[in-house]
Amino acid sequence: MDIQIVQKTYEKPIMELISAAHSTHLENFKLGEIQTSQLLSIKTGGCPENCAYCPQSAHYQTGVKKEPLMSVEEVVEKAKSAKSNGATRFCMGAAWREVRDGAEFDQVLEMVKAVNNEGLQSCCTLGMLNEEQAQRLKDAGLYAYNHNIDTSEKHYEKVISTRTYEDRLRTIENVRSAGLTVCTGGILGMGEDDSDRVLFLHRLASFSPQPESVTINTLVKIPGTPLAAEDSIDALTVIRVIACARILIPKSTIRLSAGRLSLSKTEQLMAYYVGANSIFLGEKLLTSPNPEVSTDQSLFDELSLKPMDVNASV
Ligand code: SAM
Ligand code: DTB
Ligand code: SF4
Repeated sequence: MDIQIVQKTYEKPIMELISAAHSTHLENFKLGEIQTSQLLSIKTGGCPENCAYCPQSAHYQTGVKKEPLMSVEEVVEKAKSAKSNGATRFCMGAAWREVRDGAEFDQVLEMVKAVNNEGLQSCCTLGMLNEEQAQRLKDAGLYAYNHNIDTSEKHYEKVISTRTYEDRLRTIENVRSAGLTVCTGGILGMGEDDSDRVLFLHRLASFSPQPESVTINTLVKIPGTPLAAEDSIDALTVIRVIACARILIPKSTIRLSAGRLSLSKTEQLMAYYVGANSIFLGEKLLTSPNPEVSTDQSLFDELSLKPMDVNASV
């Protein structure tokens, strides 16, 4: 995609941008229909990477307790409870730099099968993987793989130095080649500027085919991480980025991901109006808090949001 198109979209006066994004949304999705995923950290903490935002990096003292890989039985219990909360997708995250072949990966493949058996779409986010590992996940029945580009290529090196932007793009390519659906996105509020947000959107919109799912997180500030004292991002900027994503990546599900606790009801309403149509349900993300299930139930009632029938399109 031509970067000028992204730049011009990002610079639109906010009223025009909101209106254009809302129209694009109505052309591609039903108003107020929201896809719901629930996260589970299947292996927590002690990660060798130095992602400056992350509570699970071994480089920082954040108080997150290191936990080994969960058993398949524990995962099934959590998946059942996610389903009863109303989630249609269950996303398993591991604090790994990369997938390694062996008993632990085999166990994750069993988890994927077990989650599918519960009638949920399965998703994993396990760090980098090669083509063969992506294929094994696909063969086990995995639906989606999440791997984020996080920010622009130029801002990236201020955030992570233990792996490159190129590495991330290669993993996303491997996910795509295996026929899995791609979920990718990043985090707003890590000290990036408008030019970084334009480059980030440009990168996301330039994947061919475009990702099925785009995840927009706002930084959850974790004491002990280098980004703990970052200034909070203005909600209007979050709305602007979501509106641009809807216009530039029109058919993708856009997830208003981490950081919902710091958005007001009205700010969330704006996000859904301009094109966000997915959220994480459940009071915990991977290690940090998310709105209570009952709070989200009231939010759905009050904003007239409805669950998306994901099986209608798969
Ligand atoms: N270790 C794997 C990886 O990095 O790909 C998978 C898990 S990792 C926690 C998944 C994503 O969560 C990161 O790429 C990042 O975008 C997001 N994330 C982590 N910590 C966050 C925070 N404090 N605030 C917002 N998003 C965060
Ligand atoms: C994504 O983009 N956001 C999710 C999911 N993909 C794996 C993770 C958010 C993590 C927030 C910090 C935590 O709870 O540890
Ligand atoms: Fe490790 Fe993923 Fe956290 Fe980076 S974001 S430190 S790779 S768990």
